[in-house]
Amino acid sequence: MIHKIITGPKIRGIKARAQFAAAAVTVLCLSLVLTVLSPTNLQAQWGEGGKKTEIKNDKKEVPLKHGAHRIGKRTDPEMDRWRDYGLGEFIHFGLYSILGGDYNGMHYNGASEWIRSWNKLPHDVYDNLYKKFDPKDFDPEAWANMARQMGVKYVTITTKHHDGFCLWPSKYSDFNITKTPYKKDMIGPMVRAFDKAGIDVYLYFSVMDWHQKDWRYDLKTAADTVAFNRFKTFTKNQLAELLTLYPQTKGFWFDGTWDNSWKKSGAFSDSLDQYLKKLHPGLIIGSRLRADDYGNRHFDANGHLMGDYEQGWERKIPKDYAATRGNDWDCVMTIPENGWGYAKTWLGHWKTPYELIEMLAKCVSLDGNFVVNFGPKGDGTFRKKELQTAQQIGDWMQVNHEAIYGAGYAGWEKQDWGYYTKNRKDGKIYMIVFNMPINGALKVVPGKKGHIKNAYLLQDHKNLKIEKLDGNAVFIHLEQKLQPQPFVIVVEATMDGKALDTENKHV
Ligand code: H79
Repeated sequence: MIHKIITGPKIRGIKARAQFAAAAVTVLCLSLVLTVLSPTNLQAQWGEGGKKTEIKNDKKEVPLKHGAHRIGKRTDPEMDRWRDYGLGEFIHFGLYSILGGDYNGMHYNGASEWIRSWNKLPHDVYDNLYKKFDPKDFDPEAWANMARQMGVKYVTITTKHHDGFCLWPSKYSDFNITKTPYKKDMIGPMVRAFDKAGIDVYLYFSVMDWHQKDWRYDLKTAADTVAFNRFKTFTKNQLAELLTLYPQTKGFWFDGTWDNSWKKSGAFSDSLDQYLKKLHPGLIIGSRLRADDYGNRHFDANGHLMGDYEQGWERKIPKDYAATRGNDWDCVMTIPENGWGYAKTWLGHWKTPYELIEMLAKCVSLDGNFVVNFGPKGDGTFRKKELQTAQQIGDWMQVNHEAIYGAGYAGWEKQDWGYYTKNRKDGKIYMIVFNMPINGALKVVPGKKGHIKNAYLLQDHKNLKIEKLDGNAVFIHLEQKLQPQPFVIVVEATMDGKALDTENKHV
């Protein structure tokens, strides 16, 4: 069409030529605009300070059959709800919880849920642990109460870890909880208890399954492909089974998808994603499930996120907003250095509640959710240290949750005292303070058009003294001595630039 307008009409006379030139310019401008605006050529760049600039990228996109389904964030109510959680809980529970990282008087230095891969522990010893699996003191209501007190909005529970042991009565695998002395389903009671407590439930599911004979790390022979095809059907069946048994499920947290066999199964993982979402509209699936046509994970060959949120932040937090690429994301974190399942001995450093709260604040300030992991003991109860950690996080959340729930990236230049968050609905800005400067004053530099009107402590709603600095920067003074713990200041600001104070400007 564009081509035809330019070359088609026969040009006679100056007027016609002028008309043609005008048309050509219009078309050229139009096509330029289209080229610049097309998703192929548009790339957003996020910089510190929240500025999103769109830059032209002349690189052509690679055609993909199984790339990202969408560019940009999901905007439906289910995803809005996910985005507003702020704080979540992860629970790792399974056969490994019985051993707690120890075997035969020896201690496994890796993560306790990986103990089956330790050469000191014979596989058949591990695989027979199900005969001892009897979490007699498991109390789903107590688990849900603990989560509610802690202030978490969602929980992710292990239905099946890499060892293949199913905590629900799966009809597709005998290696399941009904064969244990405990006999009963654990997932159903958990799902119902958490749901009743107002906590959304997500199911952790390891695709990699050490117990299934058809599992392959790579597909090197035709026989591998045949076996792995059976494995794919098995996986699909188990997932559909979980959604059918537990319709309250809000999403899956997939894991164990890093091997070549799965990376070569991009078409299948794509169809699986679509199948599960059709079965359960609104379902949320992170970027760990799929691979693209070329085996890329998380981000497809064109750099677009495959999944509803970026799921690559395991035990690490993006260093700044640019590192999040403007995507939704979650960070899952252990309390000890590493290790998700119960470990009798917590070697090395274990994070204090305030360290975890600081990580939470940082995640929310960068538009992510923060998920703290717990590894209950084989009897179904939590170790004291974990209970205390949950309690202390909960005590802090009780007072300060406003700065966490429904909050995200504020776009103001980060200061060394801590983190800004911003309520997505009313635009209120929160300062979560971890490092109190010696001068007792906190510097705030709002965005270019910002003007600080008022600031008060969230814990007692007492107004704080504001001292104007150059431009629109201010010092917020803390005249009272606060307990040595993180605290929140609520900032009321106008962002239209009208109230900008110019008196202090030194030109
Ligand atoms: O469930 C918890 C962990 O057990 C699981 N994910 C969290 C939530 C996990 N285990 N390992 N990993 C995540 C990271 C993967 C590490 C790998 Fe490797 C490095 C996979 C491939 C290279 C270690 C070495 C495992 C296989 C080879």
